[in-house]
Amino acid sequence: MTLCMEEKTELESGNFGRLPSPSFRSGFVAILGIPNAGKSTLLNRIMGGHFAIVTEKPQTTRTVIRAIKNLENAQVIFIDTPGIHTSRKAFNKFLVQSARNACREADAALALVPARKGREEENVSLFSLLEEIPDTPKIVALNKIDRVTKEEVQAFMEKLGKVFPAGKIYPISALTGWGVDELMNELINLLPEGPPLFPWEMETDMTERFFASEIIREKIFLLAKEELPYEIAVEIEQFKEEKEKNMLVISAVIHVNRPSQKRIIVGKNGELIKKIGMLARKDLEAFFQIHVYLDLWARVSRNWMKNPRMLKELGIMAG
Ligand SMILES: Nc1nc2c(ncn2[C@@H]2O[C@H](COP(=O)(O)OP(=O)(O)OP(=O)(O)O)[C@@H](O)[C@H]2O)c(=O)[nH]1
Ligand SMILES: [Mg+2]
Repeated sequence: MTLCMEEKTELESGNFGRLPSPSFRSGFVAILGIPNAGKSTLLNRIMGGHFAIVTEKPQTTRTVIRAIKNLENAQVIFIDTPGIHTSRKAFNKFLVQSARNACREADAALALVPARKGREEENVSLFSLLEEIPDTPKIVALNKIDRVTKEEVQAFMEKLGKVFPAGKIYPISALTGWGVDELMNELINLLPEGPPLFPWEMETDMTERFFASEIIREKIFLLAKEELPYEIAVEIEQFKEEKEKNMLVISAVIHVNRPSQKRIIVGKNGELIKKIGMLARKDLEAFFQIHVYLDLWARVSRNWMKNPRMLKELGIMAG
């Protein structure tokens, strides 16, 4: 994966590597949907890499994640967003607000609806968000069709057709990749003609620190039980490459709301935090392709979820 490095020389000098054809298209596509719809899975599938963390739990994604797909005829900047839902909690409202901001800034919107029987009404908040952007071209994709029958897909499509009479609906499986190429071609057609907006070799403009914190957060989702993953935040305090040792030194803090949560995250004799650290280090090394020394701490930061400084630093609240 090629990250945005500090010096944006190519971007600044306008060197995009090759001259695009006059019919070249470029722009931002927001991937929107309720929690657990498969938005991040789709982003990873399209990009062919692990850009966004995916878990079985809803509300995994907390910030918008931008990834750039470079093709012969187009450059598509995908924006993965937190799931859209109705919640009174201020923290959740920030998440939904960041999805709302993303869709306002996008050139096109992709609404992802999971094929989940009897839960269709959950998509109401998604459809009302789409109504807020009447002039943005949109596509609806029915995801997770691998786990329902053909007849059920048909029934879902008919139902969606009633909510979305204007547009074609694309049945897909983000997990297996079924239907994703066709969807991709349609998305490109929605974008305006224009030159690439980012240099060719760049696949994201998110920072290395961001990916490091997400990799650690993913392990907490994997290893900590029930609600705890929702109560934590991972902050990277140090991210330093020690060239002479050929090593990346990362120091990260797991913020929790209460001392009891700290005890759980640390675990008996520090077992849980050690396990989180071990798994995270392995993935960090694979991701950054360098040895990693990971220093992981748990800290009680009461009400971090209501602390604007923290929320801005974590990219959850617009700053
Ligand atoms: N069977 C099946 N499972 C899928 C598909 N797409 C995603 N999933 C699963 O659905 C779960 C949620 O996927 P995510 O990609 O994290 O969903 P999301 O929309 O990003 O969720 P939030 O970030 O919480 O809003 C994971 O367990 C995925 O493996 C699919 O096409 N088929
Ligand atoms: Mg997600």
